Amino acid sequence: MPARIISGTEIASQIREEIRKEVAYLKEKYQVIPGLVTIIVGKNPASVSYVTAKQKTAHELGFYSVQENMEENISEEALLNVIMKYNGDPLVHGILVQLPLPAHINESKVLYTINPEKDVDGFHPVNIGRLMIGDARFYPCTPYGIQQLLIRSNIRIEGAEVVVVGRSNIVGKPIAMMLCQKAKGANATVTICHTGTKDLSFHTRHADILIVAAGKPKSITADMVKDGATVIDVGVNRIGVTPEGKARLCGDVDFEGVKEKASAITPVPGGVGPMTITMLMLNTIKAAKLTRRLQG
Ligand code: L34
Repeated sequence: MPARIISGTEIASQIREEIRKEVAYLKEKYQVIPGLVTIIVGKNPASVSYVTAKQKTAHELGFYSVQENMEENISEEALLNVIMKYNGDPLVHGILVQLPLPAHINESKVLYTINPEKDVDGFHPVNIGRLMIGDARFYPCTPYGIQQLLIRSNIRIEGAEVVVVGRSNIVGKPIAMMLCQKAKGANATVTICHTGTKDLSFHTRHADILIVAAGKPKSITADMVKDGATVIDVGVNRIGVTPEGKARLCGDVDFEGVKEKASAITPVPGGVGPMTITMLMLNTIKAAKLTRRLQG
């Protein structure tokens, strides 16, 4: 039987409804409007598309949102100054610098400059450290979205064999760390595979939940997947253009083959991507409460 399709678009829109209520509550009870600034350096088409979607969503949800477009050749110092300006802006609760950054800018320095209380990406070392010890403040948006997709699709995480393919700081490492915590919606046995893994399919074939963030189109094929597994495809690869002139996208998983073997699978587009954007909104609300020292 072909797999159930886990629709990130649908689950994201449910969560957005919840967010709308929260925004109305914050406004009515505390006169607080969640504020988000997204900073982009250069014009990488994928980054432009993601940041535009983030701004559009923030706007639709009634946030105060600001978009900073910086030139590709902006100096590191000038970028740090922009971040520090927003660190001190009381209307802005969340600051996001879209990655990747141009090679002349030190990414760590940039991420370390963001006030950890406004770090809605959850990439500051303080927030990564807190995540690791089970006292998270902000979950990085993509991992947070993946966990919500699983929970809201009634996929049992507790006790599951989870295999993560990819060890990036944005996805692989944080999702592995989240799902192995002794907590609800976690408590899984987690294996992290990467480019140094000797026998990848040996590991992937044991996964009850296979999370693929490898950045390689269609690198996971049906023979690498256990019967009845849940497969989460984090890859967004641009593999050409459609006749309408839009980017043609494919995931890291060979969807057509794998859907015949898995019991549940996320599509690309419409899977993890929309969840990433939605979780950013949830983190911004959390940041608004945190910086205003509100309960809940
Ligand atoms: N700082 N940099 C920072 N934070 C992030 O959370 C990200 N990421 C990743 C890249 N750099 C970042 C994103 O926002 C990846 N990412 C992201 C966000 C949204 C989507 C994909 C990746 C998304 O919406 N994908 C749509 C298709 C969009 C399209 O047509 O291009 C989907 O349905 O998968």
